[in-house]
Amino acid sequence: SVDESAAAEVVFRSKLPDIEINNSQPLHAYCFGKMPEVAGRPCLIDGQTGASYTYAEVESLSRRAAAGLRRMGVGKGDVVMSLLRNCPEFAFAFLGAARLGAATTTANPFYTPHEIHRQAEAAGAKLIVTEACAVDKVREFAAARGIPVVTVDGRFDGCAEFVEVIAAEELEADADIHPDDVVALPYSSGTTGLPKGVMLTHRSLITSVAQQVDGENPNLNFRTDDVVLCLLPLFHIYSLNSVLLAGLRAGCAIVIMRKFDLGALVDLVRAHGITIAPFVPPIVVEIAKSPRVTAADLASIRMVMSGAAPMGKDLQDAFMAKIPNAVLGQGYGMTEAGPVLAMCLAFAKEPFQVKSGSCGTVVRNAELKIVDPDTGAALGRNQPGEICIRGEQIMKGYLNDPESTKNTIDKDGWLHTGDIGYVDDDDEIFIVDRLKEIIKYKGFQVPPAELEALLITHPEIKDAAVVSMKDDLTGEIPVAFIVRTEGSQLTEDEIKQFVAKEVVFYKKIHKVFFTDSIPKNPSGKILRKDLRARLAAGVH
Ligand code: 4UW
Repeated sequence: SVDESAAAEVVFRSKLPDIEINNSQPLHAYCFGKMPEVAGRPCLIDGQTGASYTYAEVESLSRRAAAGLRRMGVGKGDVVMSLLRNCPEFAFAFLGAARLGAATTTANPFYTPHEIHRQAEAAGAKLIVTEACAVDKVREFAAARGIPVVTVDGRFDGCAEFVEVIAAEELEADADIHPDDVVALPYSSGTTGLPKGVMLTHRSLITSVAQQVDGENPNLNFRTDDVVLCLLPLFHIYSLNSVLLAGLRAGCAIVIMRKFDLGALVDLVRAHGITIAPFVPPIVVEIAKSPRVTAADLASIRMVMSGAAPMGKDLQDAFMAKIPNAVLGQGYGMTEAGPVLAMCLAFAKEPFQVKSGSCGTVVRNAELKIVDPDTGAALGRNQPGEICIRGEQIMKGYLNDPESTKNTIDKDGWLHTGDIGYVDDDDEIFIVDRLKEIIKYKGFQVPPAELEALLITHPEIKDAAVVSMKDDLTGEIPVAFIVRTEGSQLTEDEIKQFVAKEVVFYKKIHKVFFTDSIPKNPSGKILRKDLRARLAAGVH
C-alpha cells in the first residue's frame, strides 16, 4: 500500500498490518517469551559435538553466565567483547551480559591482532570471551589493560574458563534495564569511513525480531517445530538477529555450525532434519554448482533465506531447482537498520507471490522511502533512489560519534542506507546500485577507508584508492588504484602481501592498478564512481 500524505512524501509500508510490539521489556525476556511452553524443547544444538540444550537449560545457563560475568566485574553499561566462532557459549555469554545491562560487541576471531585491538579499545571492552584460535591475539593486550579473558574451549595461562564462569549459582535478579540501553554493539563502516560501533538497544532488537517473526501472520514464519541452521557467523548481525534471536523468540531448535563445509552441511541437514537454512549468496552459489549436493540431501528444508549481498534472478532460479520443497527468498539488512529493512513475503505464514531477484518488502511497523540523492525528494514506484528507513528498530546511533550519526539518521528519523533501489508495483524492493563506499565480499564488509589508510603507510605508496570491481564468482572484489612514489618499482604482489599481513582474509586486495593520480573532488574526497567507471569500461 502507498500513502501519499500531505507532505507529498511517498512512504512505502508492508502489506502486512502493523502489530502491537511490547518493546519496553528486556531483550532476553522477550526472547524467552514462549516459556514455559517450550521449556523442554531443544533450543541449541552444537552441530560439532552433538551437545543439546533445552530452552529451560539455555535460560538457566544465561542466568549463570550473568552471575559469573558479574563476579568478574561486568556490570550495567559495560561492554563485553565476544570473539568467537559459532558455539553455544556465544549465546550464553550474549544473553548473560544482556541480563546485567551490559552490551556485547562482536568481532571476527580471524581478525588480525590490530583489528581486534582497535575494536576492543574503541568499544571500551571490559572482558573478552574467546577461544583457542584467537586467544593469543588478545592475551597480552588484555593483560596490559587488566581486562579478564575467558576461553570456551580449554585452559590457557592467565585466562578463565567459561565452564568456571557458568559454574556459579544463577543470577537471582536481572539488572534494571531501560529499553534504550545498548545490548549489542556490532561494528560497521556504514556509508563511509572506518568501522564504528552500532548501538542496538533492547528496544531496537525486540522491534526488529518482532517485525520478522511475530503477529498473526508473521512475515518470517518460524515455528516451534522448525530446526534452524546457524551457519552464518553470529558475530555478524544477520545471524545474531535473524537466526539466533528470531529462532529463540519463535521457539525453534537452532543447530550451530562452526565453519562452512559442504559435506558437513549436508550431514547436519540430514542428521537434524533442518527445515530453515539462512544463507548468503556465495553459499547459495556453491550449493547450486555442486554436483555432490542433490535435492534429496536438502529435502527437509522448507525455507532458504539469502541476504547481506545481492542475489540475482539467474542464481535464484538455478538454486530453486535444487530445493523443490523449499521457498527461496531474500532479506535485506544493514547493521545500522537494526538490521532488517525488508523480508521476502513468501516466507509469511500466509505467503504472497514474489519475484525472483527481489530483496523483499519493507517489514511491518516501519516506513520506507526512496529519495533522489541529489534533491532529497521522495520518489514514487519504479524510480531508483536512495533507500531510507524509519522505525523503532533502527540503531540509537554510532558509539561516541554524533557526527557520523547525524550524517546517517536525519532530523526526521530517517536512516539513509547508501543503497540505491526501487519499489515496484507489488511493493517489492530491488537493489540496483550502491551509493556508499563499502564493498561486500561474500557478505562481509570491506571498508575502503581502512585499506586506504593502511596502504598509504607504505613508504613507497604516495596515494591509494580502494573500490569494488564486479566479479562473476563472488559478485564483487576489492581492488586498489595505487600511485607509487617517484622511482619506486613496488609490484602488485608486494602490495597484496603488505595488505594481507594486516587484515582478515576477506579484506585482501585482489588486484592492483597503477595510476598517476587518484581522482578527487575539490574537497579531497576520492571520486570512487569515476574509478568504478574506469573498471567497468576496462580502462585502468
Ligand atoms: N541484496 C543486496 C540484499 C542485501 C544487500 C544486504 O553487513 P551489513 O551492515 O548488514 C547486512 C545484514 C544483512 C541481513 C540481516 C538480517 C537478515 O535477515 C538478512 O536477510 C535474510 C540480511 O548485510 O551490510 C549492509 C549492506 O549489505 C548490502 C546492502 O548494501 C546493505 O546496505 N545488502 N542485504 N539482500 N545487498
